[in-house]
Amino acid sequence: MTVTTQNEKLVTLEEYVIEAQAQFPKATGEMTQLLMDITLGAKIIAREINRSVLKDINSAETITEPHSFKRARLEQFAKEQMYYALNRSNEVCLMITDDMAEPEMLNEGTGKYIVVLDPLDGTSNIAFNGAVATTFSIYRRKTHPESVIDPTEALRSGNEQVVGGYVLYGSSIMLVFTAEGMGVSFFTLDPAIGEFCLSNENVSVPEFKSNFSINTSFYELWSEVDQGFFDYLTGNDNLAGKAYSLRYGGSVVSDVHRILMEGGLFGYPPNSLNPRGKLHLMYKCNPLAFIMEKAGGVATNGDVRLLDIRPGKIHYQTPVFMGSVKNMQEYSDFRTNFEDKK
Ligand code: P6P
Repeated sequence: MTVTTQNEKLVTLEEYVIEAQAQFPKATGEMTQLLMDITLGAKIIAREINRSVLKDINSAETITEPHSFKRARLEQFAKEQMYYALNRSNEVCLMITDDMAEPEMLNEGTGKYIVVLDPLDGTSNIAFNGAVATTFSIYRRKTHPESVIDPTEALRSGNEQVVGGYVLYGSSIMLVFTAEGMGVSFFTLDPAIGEFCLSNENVSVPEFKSNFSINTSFYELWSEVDQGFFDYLTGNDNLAGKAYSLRYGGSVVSDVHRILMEGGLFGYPPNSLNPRGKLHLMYKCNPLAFIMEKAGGVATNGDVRLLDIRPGKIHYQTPVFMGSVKNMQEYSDFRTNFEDKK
């Protein structure tokens, strides 16, 4: 009797990275273990976010704790889980997160890898069950792994990332990452088995979509060229011949993930409140830029590739524009023509 199983072959993250390890000489066993440790931290964070939401849903009062306290509690919890995860590997010598004044040494400053991460971005969305995310970049240190790391070694351009990724805690829990020599792969957490399972590989961003994701409430604070570009996008003299759709969720990872899936342009232009831009290069923009470029997209600060920028400090902020190659070319052409007409 032939038994046919309904289950398509599930490929877990561990199976996927072990197979990739065999193909890519630079993908070491320690790297695989580090990625598994990070994703374990993410699973624990996902459980806490879910508990936090359920507590509100099931609570007698409307809000069991003030939103600001919940945000702070979840952010601290997420940072602790990532700290434990990175310490477990014994291969991480330096950790940088969004709330650290200075890089933190792990493993007494010895180990092969430097990890830069935002343990939980977009927590202002928690109040209405919006998407939040963990972003991470892994760098291989240049100095001997048994020597004590000099924290300034962490100031690297995004070009030097060995792995860049994020975990998006949305309607499903999704891990997206890329690594040197690899494409972009999506893994969705199957809660029934507690594993991230391959859902998309070698993802490529569509060449064009008449979509943009920009917080237009800052319009009056933008430069003339960015105001002009917004007017152009919402007019009909653009690539689509009609006003583009605006989609902005206030969570950079969720907004960029949508662009990665359906195409378009994400932007956080500089404004008079944030003249150097708001988003942080090392732990928000670089993992996303690495993924966007590996998927065939483009990521700049309006002038140069984000991945080429060498930050002078760990909390370096930057203007951000990233997305489909034709949408980004449209922005670049607009800026060039705008300057020429002046
Ligand atoms: P604004 C979330 O706090 C965040 O860091 C990013 O995820 C998001 O893109 C940005 O800030 C939103 O900023 O000024 O549009 O509210």
